[in-house]
Amino acid sequence: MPDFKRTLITTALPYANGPVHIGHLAGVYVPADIYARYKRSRGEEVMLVGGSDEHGVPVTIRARKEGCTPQDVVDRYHKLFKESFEGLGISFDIYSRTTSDIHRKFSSDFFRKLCDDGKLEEHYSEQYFDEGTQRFLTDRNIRGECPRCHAKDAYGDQCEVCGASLSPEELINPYNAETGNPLVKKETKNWYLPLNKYQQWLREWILEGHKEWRSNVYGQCKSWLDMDLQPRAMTRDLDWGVPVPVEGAEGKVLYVWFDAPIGYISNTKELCDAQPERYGTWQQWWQNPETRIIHFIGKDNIVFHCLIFPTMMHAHGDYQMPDNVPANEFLNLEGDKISTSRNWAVWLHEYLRDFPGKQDVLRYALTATAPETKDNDFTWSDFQARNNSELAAILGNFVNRAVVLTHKYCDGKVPTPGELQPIDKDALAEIAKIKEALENNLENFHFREALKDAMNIARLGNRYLQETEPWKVAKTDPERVNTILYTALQITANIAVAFEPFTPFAAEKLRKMLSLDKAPAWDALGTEILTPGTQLGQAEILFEKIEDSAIQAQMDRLARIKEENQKNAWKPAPQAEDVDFDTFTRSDIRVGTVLECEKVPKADKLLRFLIDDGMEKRTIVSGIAKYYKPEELVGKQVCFIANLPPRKLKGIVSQGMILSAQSNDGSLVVIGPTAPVAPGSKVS
Ligand code: B3M
Ligand code: ZN
Repeated sequence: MPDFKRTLITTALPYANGPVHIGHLAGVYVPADIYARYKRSRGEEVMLVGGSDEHGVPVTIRARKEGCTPQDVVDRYHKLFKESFEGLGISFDIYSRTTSDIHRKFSSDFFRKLCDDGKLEEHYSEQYFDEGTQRFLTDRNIRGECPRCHAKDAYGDQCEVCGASLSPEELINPYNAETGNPLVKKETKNWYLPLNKYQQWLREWILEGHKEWRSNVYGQCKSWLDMDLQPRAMTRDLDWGVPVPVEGAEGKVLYVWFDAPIGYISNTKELCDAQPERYGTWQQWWQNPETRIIHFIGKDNIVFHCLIFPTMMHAHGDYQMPDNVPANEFLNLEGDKISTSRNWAVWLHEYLRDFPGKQDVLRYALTATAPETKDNDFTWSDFQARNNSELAAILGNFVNRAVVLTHKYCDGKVPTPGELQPIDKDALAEIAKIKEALENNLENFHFREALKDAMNIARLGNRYLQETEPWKVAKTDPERVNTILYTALQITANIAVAFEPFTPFAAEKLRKMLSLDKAPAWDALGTEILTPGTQLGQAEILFEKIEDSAIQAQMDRLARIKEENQKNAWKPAPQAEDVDFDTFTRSDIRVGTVLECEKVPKADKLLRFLIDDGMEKRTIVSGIAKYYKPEELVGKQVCFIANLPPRKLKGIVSQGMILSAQSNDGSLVVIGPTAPVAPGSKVS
């Protein structure tokens, strides 16, 4: 491994359109902060970079819903993020934002250089366009008649009446959701990053060069790299974002996933420009091979951080690649997937409000159940148990006993020890051993294991007091008590060092108790840190017990949310208006056998079928690609409506509609006969 002089740690920039929850914390911010604090305490040069991701369509949708500007939305969330991260002790060197002038200029220049160097390709595609407003539309802003239930105002991605999942192409008479204007197809030019040209380079860099990456990360990269990568559009026809800085790109902005990761660089620049004496130049952090770059992210961001952003930097030239991307899996809450729209989450700002002074408990509980290798579950009862039977009963209890006993037997001063006995020496020697394991786990991003190591120091302390029993020895051998408490206090000081990355608030409180005005360096672990004669502060409780009532209140909140969600949950659609029998029989529904089935290129929802309908072969296009592999359906019999007027979808004339049922999760199941019948049989 090359020798690195400094470490740059980035954390995924949260979208500024909704608050941060425990899933984000466990996946990204807590582990990144542990790592940064650990590196700092080793005396290494470190920068922890964060910021808000303020562009993208979701921000504009929220703004519209709330009747305010996108800037209002991001201002609000940026403030909330910054305050709540600070509240939890995430020790960012900088937490900035992607609407800053520095960022807009930096990402614009980055794009410009790629363009000037011929690294981007221009491609044309057809998009829906509103001639009234002269704007292109995103899927969510397009409405029209549902091709299934014929509701008049289905969305471009879904019909809320029948629940069908749709693509804008399928809507009949599409119109602009905001203006009501009818839409036309119009050709538009966008700039693409030709990932295909970098595939070989990516394969070598990751698949050959980084076999040590977490298997989930390596595996995801491999499955992408085993397919043919396609050019990706890096610009969008939108008006919220960084304007595309080239001629002919009026009304276009940089794709949010183009500008957001550049935010890591521009935020570094912002910090370096403000404090050059302390941080040097931004180039030193991003372009110097002596800097190690680590991206902390969730698993849904792997492709952007491992393939797209590195390709952007490689195409630009000069940049260093990330050395590791320790992406985490997801954290669930009480057995259910965390969901912002269903309010199924524990929000950081609410936690800080409901559990003041208990930042460390959340940090600890999230680290202890960190979804490092698989999805994991956060439960309030586990949270309570982590606090009451680990933090309070083991760590807090030991520290408290050591300090209280010192006040009792040694006037609250670190005693001068007599000769250390084997049991005393062994205790310190064991910490030195734990240090090794702890370091190894931290260096390799195994934070759960590392936390167990740290906790073992507190366990060792309890065991030590249990075995040496200073309260008994006090009656007969005060000098021995001095030695025992000297050793016990050294263990508490070691705890202050080992826990600083995990529970920095408690570590600070503990340092105060021990009259350590500076945090000892990491390498003090396993050594005697406190000087005899030092006057200790008062014994303070590091971790109060968390009462059942506090946990119950949280459980009640979740129960209310669940009830609310169930009320709004899926119900079968109300029965439609009566039709006369004649009308019904005019629909010609038949059974056909699937001869061929394949994906429609450039349409992720569509499958093209060739059906034997008993008379001829007919082509039908159906929006079920998300739910079936084409080969699964070949040879199956399906029901279809035969007498619909032909419709053109993605350039293919579809002669009919395949019947499918939609279940409550939105997925579609194709309907067919329960026993083979002759193709062309009528259904009635
Ligand atoms: N905002 C997605 C997310 O919050 C995105 C991350 C950007 S990191 C450059 O999951
Ligand atoms: Zn519908």
